[in-house]
Amino acid sequence: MSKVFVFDHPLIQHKLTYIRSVETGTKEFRELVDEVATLMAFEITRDMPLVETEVETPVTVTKSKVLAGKKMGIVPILRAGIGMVDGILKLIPAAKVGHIGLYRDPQTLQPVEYYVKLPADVEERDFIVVDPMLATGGSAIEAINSLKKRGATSIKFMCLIAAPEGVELLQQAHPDVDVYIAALDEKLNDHGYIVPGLGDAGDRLFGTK
Ligand code: U5P
Repeated sequence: MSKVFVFDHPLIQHKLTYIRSVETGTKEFRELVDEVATLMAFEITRDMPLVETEVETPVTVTKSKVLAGKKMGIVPILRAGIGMVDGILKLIPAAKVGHIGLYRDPQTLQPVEYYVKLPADVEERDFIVVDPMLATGGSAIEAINSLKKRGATSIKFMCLIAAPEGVELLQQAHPDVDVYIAALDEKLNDHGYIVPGLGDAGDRLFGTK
């Protein structure tokens, strides 16, 4: 079974409170999501492999470590996932970015795939799939299906807020995919929204309704 990590660092909790607030406008919402994505990227990269190298300081030559250069891929689920990409790229600038477009059918709440564009070397990359919200879990499960179908073998899922229902379904569907969240909320409402949540992440990021 996959693991669930809750990144409840004080800075993340603080920023998340303002992200949730209905008083927060588009500009500030976008900036806060970007900042939290950077902080989460710092935590999620904790297990990145290192190799030893030699470095000459002004004082002496010493052994020190650098990243082993494992290839990374970030895959936002369109459209809300886009809001987290730049924040992650600040820490992992060499990562390639794939896109998976899914929309949720308002009647069935089922995700429908309409766009997929991934880096060519899918098999060699460690992927982080991102979406601010893990609600029913349908979108995340479908996006990860898409990635696996195209050869991905190493995948993590990262979101800001998750509902327990979504976490459970995602773990069942993809027991090899660890889940990284900033907050685990109470439940889903009848419209598939997370309660208390933050509303519609895409609309709040892009100022649409
Ligand atoms: N979503 C929200 N807010 C919610 C619940 C869902 O914005 O409270 C959107 C997210 O943008 C995400 C998708 O892309 O719905 C996830 O839904 P699901 O497939 O996990 O149900």
